[in-house]
Amino acid sequence: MDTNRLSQTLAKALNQQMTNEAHNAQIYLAYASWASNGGYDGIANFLFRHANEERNHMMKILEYILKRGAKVVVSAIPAPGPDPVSINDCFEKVFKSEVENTTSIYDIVNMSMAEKDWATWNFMQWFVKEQTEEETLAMDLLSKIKVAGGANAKNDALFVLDSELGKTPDDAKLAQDATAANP
Ligand code: OFO
Repeated sequence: MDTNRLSQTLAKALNQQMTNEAHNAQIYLAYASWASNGGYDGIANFLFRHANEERNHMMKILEYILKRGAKVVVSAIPAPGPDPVSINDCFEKVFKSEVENTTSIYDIVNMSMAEKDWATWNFMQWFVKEQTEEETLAMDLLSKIKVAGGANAKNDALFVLDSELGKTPDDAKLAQDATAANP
């Protein structure tokens, strides 16, 4: 008896999404190593933690594919691309790759809606919220870097930013958490 509960289209898209998450993990890993080589240990620590988060996302999807009775296909992970040229460039690239990942998550949400596969639709809602958090976090960091001078940020401003980022929580505050008393 065939117990597979995922369509071929969705199984393919979810397998691709596993690779996308692994790709993002490699990006964070590469940028963390680049930051560490440059002496920015706080930023490196932040990026290493995010590399782990992306790996966890990959595992969530892998587990979901298996639990729905479909086949997991582990494929090659594309290289992360060139190192950033500055801290500003690093977080602009992080933001860009998060937005790209959000787009592919939304595509899977659309596909599951078109197929009325509500289990996958429901599973993907966790990722929709996670992407909102990660985009917000990257936007907040870019704003801080902008205040510090953006692409021309001086060493002392970057030093403060680096020490702050080592302690920055991994989750951003979302609009849905705001209240009138606590905007
Ligand atoms: Fe997997 O959360 Fe970012 O990309």
